Amino acid sequence: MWKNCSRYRNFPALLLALVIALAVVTACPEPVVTPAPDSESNSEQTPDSRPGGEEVTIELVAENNEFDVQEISVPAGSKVVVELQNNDRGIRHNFALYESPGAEQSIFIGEIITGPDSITYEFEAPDAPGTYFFRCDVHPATMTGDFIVTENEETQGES
Ligand SMILES: [Cu+2]
Repeated sequence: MWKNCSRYRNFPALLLALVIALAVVTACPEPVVTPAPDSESNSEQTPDSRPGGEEVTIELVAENNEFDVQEISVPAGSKVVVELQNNDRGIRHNFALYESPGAEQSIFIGEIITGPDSITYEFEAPDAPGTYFFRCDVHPATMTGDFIVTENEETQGES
């Protein structure tokens, strides 16, 4: 009944050889996947997002040598984005922020653009609440306004 067993006499040896072969294969170090350098992924992250530094976008239109708003209000220390739309063909305008109407000390001076054109300025609002001054540097007599920095909500409880 078992006379045919001799046919499989070498089976354990074959199995052993197979196991050894498998062990050798799996023992080979797998190729290590090195993560790409962070330089590329970093550029997609928001740079320097300060805690509590909220972002405020101001749309400002310059037309007929006037700003459409004469008062801008932002929280202290916020990131301010001013989108200036210059609708005056062939006329230069910009947005500039100063400590006071005397315009002796500048806080931010935006690039001058010739209309019709638009530009986006980004700067940080002063940390000290108060009334500052903005204007178009090309038309400092007529294109002016109050830039009001309000107390930041996160620092209100400290006083
Ligand atoms: Cu102007």
